Amino acid sequence: MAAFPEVQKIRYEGSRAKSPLAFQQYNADELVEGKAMKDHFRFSVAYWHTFRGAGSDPFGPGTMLRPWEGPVDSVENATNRARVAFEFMEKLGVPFYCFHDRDVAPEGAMLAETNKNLDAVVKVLKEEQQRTGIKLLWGTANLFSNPRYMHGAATSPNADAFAFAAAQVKKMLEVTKELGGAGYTFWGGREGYQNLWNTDMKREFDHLARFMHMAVDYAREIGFTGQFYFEPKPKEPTKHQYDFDVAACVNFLRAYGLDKNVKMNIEANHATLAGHSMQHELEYAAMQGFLGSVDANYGDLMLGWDTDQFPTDIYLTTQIMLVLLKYGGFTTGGLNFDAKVRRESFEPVDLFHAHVGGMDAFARGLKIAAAIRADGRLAEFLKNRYASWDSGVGAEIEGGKHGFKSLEAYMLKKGDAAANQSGRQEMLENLINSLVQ
Ligand code: XLS
Ligand code: CA
Ligand code: CA
Repeated sequence: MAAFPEVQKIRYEGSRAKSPLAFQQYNADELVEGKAMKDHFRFSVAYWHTFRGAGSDPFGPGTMLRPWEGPVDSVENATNRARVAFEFMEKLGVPFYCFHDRDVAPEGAMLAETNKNLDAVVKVLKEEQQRTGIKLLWGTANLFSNPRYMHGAATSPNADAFAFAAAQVKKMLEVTKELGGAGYTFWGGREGYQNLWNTDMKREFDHLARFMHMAVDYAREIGFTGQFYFEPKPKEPTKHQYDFDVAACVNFLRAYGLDKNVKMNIEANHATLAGHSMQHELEYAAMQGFLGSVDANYGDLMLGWDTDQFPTDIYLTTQIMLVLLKYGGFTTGGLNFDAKVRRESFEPVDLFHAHVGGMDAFARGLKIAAAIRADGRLAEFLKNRYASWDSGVGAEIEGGKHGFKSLEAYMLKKGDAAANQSGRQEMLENLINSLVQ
């Protein structure tokens, strides 16, 4: 029986569409800068929020109405849920999904039973992938929910927690390969610390690196060729997360020789928590050659925690798409809606409203970003702002022709620096606004 009988396949109806369950902007095959929208975005549904999110918060239990969920978390129930998930994704028209091992199948009493449960559900996921053509964008392992990971997984002071996590990631790499996944993501979970009185930070960093090297080695051994990603998050659950932001992660990957094998998976809400804009995080990763994948969501600026809302801010999506267009877009990565409906939006149909809104917001952002690029004035301003580097002393410095002594001689002769020019921030903001339509 269908879980969403009242929802038909979501179609593009254009900006005059009156139905709230139609795309007004996202037209999968429409070309923007010569590439179909669906290939620009490579949209993905996050299994954990959309199919496991119950809507609980620190003040009360879950609120979500999910008629397909049985009373116990059995393999049978998980199998049924997997079929519901594919009905949802098929009606939505997304090409990808992502999941943690523990999202799709229940944990058993012992590791062997847990793996058996996972295998049973993976069989169904594979069937559903074949039936629908929907693919796995990346797999990952939940190394944070079980109390054995209370002190972290790869960075735990308990070597057995590390070993259990290794067994879990080994299994998830096999599963990701079996399902043809395009990538595998590491998110720190509890890899960080609350205080340095009880923490050997250097040792924990070394262990984290060893863990990631083991993953890369095992992937090679079994012929998994997907891309590895590292996902930054500055806080929650620990006070000091080791994967604070893109810059911290890139430094870690380089320091431990992982930079050839691991790129970044960047989440908008985590950028906010780190005190950065998403555009900053993306630009930083891309300029260093680490742009991998994106967790598309939005964090409420008036709240200091990870609200994981669906992205509806056109300026945010425009900025994301501008960076992606600038650097040639995704290869293995995509836009994964790591977002959850609000606790008060408890009906199944709200899941559709949320994703349709997010996809439309990105489609609009893409069109605006393309318009900004076609207009050319922003790029021209930027180029002109750096014109002093295109000839004369600037070009000579860039060309390695100067040192401090020759620059002192240059300035002693000239007497003072040339006059500065206005940054024209307000003019540029007005220009962007004139192109947002
Ligand atoms: C949690 C993270 C998590 C990762 C995958 O805050 O965003 O969902 O994306 O483990
Ligand atoms: Ca995420
Ligand atoms: Ca988040």
